[in-house]
Amino acid sequence: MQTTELDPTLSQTLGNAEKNGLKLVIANKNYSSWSMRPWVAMTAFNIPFQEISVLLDRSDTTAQIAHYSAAGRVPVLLAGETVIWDSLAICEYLAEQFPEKKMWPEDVAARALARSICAEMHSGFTGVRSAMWMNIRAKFPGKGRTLDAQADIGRISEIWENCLALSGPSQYLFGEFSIADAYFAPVVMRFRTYDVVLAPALDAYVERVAAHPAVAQWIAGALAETDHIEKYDSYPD
Ligand SMILES: N[C@@H](CCC(=O)N[C@@H](CS)C(=O)NCC(=O)O)C(=O)O
Repeated sequence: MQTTELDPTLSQTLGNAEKNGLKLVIANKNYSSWSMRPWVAMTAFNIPFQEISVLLDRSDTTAQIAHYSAAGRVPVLLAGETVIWDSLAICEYLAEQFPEKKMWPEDVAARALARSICAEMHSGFTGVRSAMWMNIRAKFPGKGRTLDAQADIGRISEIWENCLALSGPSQYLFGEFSIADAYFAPVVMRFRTYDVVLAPALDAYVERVAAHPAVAQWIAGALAETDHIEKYDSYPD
C-alpha cells in the first residue's frame, strides 16, 4: 500500500478527514476510471478525505485491495467501521451523508434522470470501456472505434445533448456540477485521449468538465504519476 501525499489545497482538510474518518482507496489516477468518479465527486464537493492509493497490475495488487474490501475492486470508501465498495454505492452514501452539499440535482425529475444516466454508465458502455480504456497521459487519436464503441459514443452524445438542452449550453449536465458529471468525467478523459469528434456544444462540455478544478486536479495527479501499465500505454494496430 502506498499512501499518497494530498495536494496542499486539500491537505488543510486532512484534520477534518481524520475527524470524520473518511478514507478513499483508489488506484492509479492515469488508468482507474472507476476510482476517478468518487474522488472527483468528493473533491468537487469539498468533502474531506484521506487518499489511499493501490497500484494496479502489480504482483501484490489483489492482496493490497483485499486489506480493504473482499470484493477485490477499488474504489473503496472507509467511513470509520463502515466499508462501502463500488463507485455508485460510494456516491449514494456520500449524497446521503452530506445532504447539504446537494450532490444530486434538487429537482426530483432531474435527480431521477441523473441517477438513470449514472446507472446506465455503471452497467453499460462496455464498447467504449473495452476498446477505449482510460489513459489520461496517452494520445490514441482515431483508435478504438469498434462498432460497439461507436454505438456507445452515439448514446453518450445523445445523453449529453438531452441534459444540456434542459440545463443550458454553458452548464454542466444538471446545471451545477453534480455526481452525474463526476460519473462521466472518465468518458471525457477518453474522448480527449482518442480524439472523438463531437458536436461543438458537446466538445465545449468536454472542455468544461476537464477544466473543473476537481477534474483538473485528478489530471495533474495522473500526469505526475510515474507508474506505467505497459499493456495500456500503446494501442495495437
Ligand atoms: N463497478 C465497480 C468497478 C470497479 C473496478 O473494476 N475497479 C478496478 C480498477 S478501475 C479494479 O479494482 N481492478 C482490480 C484489479 O485490476 O486487480 C465500481 O463501480 O467501483
